[in-house]
Amino acid sequence: AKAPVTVTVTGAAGQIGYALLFRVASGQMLGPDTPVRLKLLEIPQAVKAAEGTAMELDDCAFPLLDGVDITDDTNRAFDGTSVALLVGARPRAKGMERGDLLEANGGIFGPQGTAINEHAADDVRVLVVGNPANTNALIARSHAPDVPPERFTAMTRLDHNRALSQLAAKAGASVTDIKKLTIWGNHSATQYPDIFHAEIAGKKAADVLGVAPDGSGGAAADDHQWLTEEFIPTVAKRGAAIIEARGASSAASAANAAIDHVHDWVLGTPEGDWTSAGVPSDGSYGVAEGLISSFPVVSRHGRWEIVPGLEINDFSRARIDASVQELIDERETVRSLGLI
Ligand code: NAX
Repeated sequence: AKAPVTVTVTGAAGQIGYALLFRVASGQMLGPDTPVRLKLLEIPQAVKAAEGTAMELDDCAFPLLDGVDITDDTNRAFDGTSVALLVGARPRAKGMERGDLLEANGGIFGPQGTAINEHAADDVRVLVVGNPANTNALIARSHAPDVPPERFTAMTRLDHNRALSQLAAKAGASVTDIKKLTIWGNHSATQYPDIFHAEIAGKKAADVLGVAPDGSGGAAADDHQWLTEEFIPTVAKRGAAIIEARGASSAASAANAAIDHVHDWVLGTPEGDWTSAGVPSDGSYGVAEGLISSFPVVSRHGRWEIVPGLEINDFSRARIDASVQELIDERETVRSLGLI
């Protein structure tokens, strides 16, 4: 039998944690042959609730679950960890400025980066879910100089999956018919879901939907309007729509996306398709080097690779640039606060 893999989940007593832990423990993240040992990190007030979740994990009698350790000690939480799911974050309170939010999260993700640097396993992979995810990942990475930078990623897979589902519904297709969709930029309202390289059942999505290939309005004004006024904002504002409807933010779908992200990172993406993830920019597509920005990616041999050589039309260029500018601004803010 394989040796157990240590998986750390922060914010384990939160709503995403509750939707995530059972799926990790059942083998859906690392596959049906890999036992997992869970380490749950919470703040002291929430340790008891995490213990309750651990009791339920016991009660599932998952064959792959090798043990659960609950702690409020950051160093202990990352000891020997190979997969770190950083879910717990400081939410934006009423009246909080963006700088305050980044600073509060710097107080969480900086020390977690340090603990990962000092205590995690050599093969550690980090997925930041807690918002603002891209910049929190940047902060954690900057505190972990001994970990290869590409091991720090931010989650845009939920945005990717939302876009798949919206596009499938519009085209009357199945989600499995859709390939090569991309989320670019920040996991925020400026993110850009790009259909211009996407395929629906082997045909170019733009052709199927009657959108001009250069993104210009042109003759099919209605279809252009669908792109700019329905598809892009629906994907980008889906989180707010879920809060409005459910009275709570996305949890099961966010957990599902985290499972997908790590599953594909470790086990590979399918041939002939790609996915989206926030990964450190190597300067590709004009995205400033070092930013953790969402790109089209494949995973080969356990590493994310940015899909090279795509042509970017003017419509896409402007939207990618706007979202990347927001990431640059966030980086400037955390730099000026001394957080990176
Ligand atoms: P909850 O408020 O239900 O849970 C967060 C948990 O984190 C709480 O139990 C809290 O005690 C814990 N926590 C806070 N500070 C901590 C620390 N320093 N160390 C360990 N644990 C800590 O939030 P939930 O709905 O689970 O969402 C978690 C995060 O995911 C939020 O930041 C949220 O904005 C973000 N999301 C990110 C998404 C993405 O696509 N990247 C989508 C879903 C979600 O909005």
